[in-house]
Amino acid sequence: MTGYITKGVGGFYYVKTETGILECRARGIFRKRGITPVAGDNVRLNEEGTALEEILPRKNVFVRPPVANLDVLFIVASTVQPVPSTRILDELTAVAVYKGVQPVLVITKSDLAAADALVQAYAKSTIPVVLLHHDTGEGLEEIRGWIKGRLCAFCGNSGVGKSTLLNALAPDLDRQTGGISQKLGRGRHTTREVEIFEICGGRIADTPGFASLETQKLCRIPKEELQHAFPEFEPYFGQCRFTGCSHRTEKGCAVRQAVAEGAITQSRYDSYLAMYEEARQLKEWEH
Ligand SMILES: Nc1nc2c(ncn2[C@@H]2O[C@H](COP(=O)(O)OP(=O)(O)OP(=O)(O)O)[C@@H](O)[C@H]2O)c(=O)[nH]1
Ligand SMILES: [Mg+2]
Ligand SMILES: [Zn+2]
Repeated sequence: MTGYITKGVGGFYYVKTETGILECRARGIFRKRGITPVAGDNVRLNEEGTALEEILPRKNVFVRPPVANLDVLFIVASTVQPVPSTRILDELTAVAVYKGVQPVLVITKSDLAAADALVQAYAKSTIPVVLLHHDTGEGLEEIRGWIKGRLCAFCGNSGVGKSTLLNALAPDLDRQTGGISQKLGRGRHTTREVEIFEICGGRIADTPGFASLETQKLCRIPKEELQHAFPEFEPYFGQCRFTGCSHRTEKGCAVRQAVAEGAITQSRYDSYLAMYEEARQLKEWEH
């Protein structure tokens, strides 16, 4: 019997099979091998349907949020409460691209503050941006289009409105949502675990949000690979004066030229430089 994990909590895994959702335990072998089953994993069960026997090969796996086999990662950002950080958003989009997953930026709370700056920051990135309108529901159809036939996940800071969005897409789910701490302007970590739902002809994972100022490592992208995680750099590869150009300080760099001309957005390029520096230091430190 096979199925996929919809949720893991307290040592139990909930597996959606042809006959419904079964509650299973993982065999000790996974722990011994250091493999953690996560939501989205395709699994084979024992005959009784009580234990995970095997995790089938993964297309991709994310540590944060812990989920596997994604087709689309919705990176949710609110205009305010909490205020967005392009650095964290760029890191999330880069990790998605690096893992072969389609990133889609979703902007919420455009009713509370102007979304222009955020929209502008990604206008030249080639990353699809969906602007949601809380009151009219504008943007929801576009999200539904992405979900259809795919396995998707929401990610983003606590309080940006991931569960609210899920409720707007599928009111029957009645997901718990939380207020914003007025003092801190942050979310309250309302969603506690990853859970996958079948809606809109596809599957979507609601996930716990990050803390506002957390700068945890989501994934280490090797510095040489980093340029490929910024899709708008692509047209300039091969045009730099030096082969193996890192697009930082080299003379005759076509990427830097594009930044100077405004064809690549400065904040995206700054994120590249910061991530490159981190990747470089990690390497040196590890050796
Ligand atoms: N005004 C306004 N409020 C919104 C919007 N989207 C979400 N909210 C509010 O923002 C608060 C947090 O929303 P949640 O959906 O719980 O946020 P979340 O991203 O699921 O947060 P975690 O589960 O903690 O990660 C709630 O009070 C929502 O009602 C929006 O577009 N406009
Ligand atoms: Mg939530
Ligand atoms: Zn260059």
